Amino acid sequence: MKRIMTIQDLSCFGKCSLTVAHPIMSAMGLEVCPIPTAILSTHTAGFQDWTFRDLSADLPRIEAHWKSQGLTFDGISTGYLGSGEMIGMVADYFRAFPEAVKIVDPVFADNGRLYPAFDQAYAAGMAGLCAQADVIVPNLTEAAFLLGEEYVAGGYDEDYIHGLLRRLAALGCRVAVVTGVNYDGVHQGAVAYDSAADSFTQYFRENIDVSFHGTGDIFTSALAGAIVLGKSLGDALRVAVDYTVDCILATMPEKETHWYGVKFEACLPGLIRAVQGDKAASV
Ligand code: PXL
Repeated sequence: MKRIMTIQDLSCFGKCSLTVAHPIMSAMGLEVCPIPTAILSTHTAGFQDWTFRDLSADLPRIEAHWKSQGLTFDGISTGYLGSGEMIGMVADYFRAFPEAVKIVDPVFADNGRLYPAFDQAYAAGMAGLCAQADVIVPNLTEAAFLLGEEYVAGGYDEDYIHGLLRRLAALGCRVAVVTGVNYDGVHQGAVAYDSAADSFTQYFRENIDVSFHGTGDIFTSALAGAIVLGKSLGDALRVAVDYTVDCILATMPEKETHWYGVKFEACLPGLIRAVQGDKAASV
């Protein structure tokens, strides 16, 4: 069984970060070891007055204990971290577990804007962590902030996205994946660049003109799970995009009341079938 640690916050209400990463990757058949960086009453996108308890002081202690026990990991995936100091602690994990495939979702901005808790300095710190990752998974807003470029909301073409991916990989990671790409108004998907192979891969589905919180975390959880299971980049993109779209479609009937997150639980059987179907095909 492949073993992955996932380092991000625990937002008790709101279906994001650890409350989606853990069940999704468990369902995919991975042994999941969660490291909560903080506990919040809710996520910060759309709620007010949330509680926030910083647990970062425990990060070095957990790392030291795991090392003392000789634990090893096939993967490390990271999401919302909450402070520049935590980024440094996660970089320590990357050094302490060199055997793991490292997947970084920068999680600090969307729709052209930084999330409430973050500033430019955090984006710069995150660019440093991306340099130490194997795979990074920014949305288009985060990609622009990571590169210190202007955010381009739409009207871009394949040359722009491919150039963006090359510049992201040049931060120092092998693979850059950018999400939320929409060239024609009717399709949306993810495009990946593998700098070692100098090749691009993409997977698109129908564009659904709605915004739910947490879909980035769901996408990255499925992608990280698929990569650590050993899927090709193309298969991993397909599994992750299809699962994210399924979750959005399952939530559409309640889109007014369910804005805070998608009904990912209802779609886990389809994700399991997708992962197992691929496995059968490759044997
Ligand atoms: O889904 C990303 C995310 C995770 N965790 C917390 C957040 C957000 C986005 O706003 O606020 C606490």
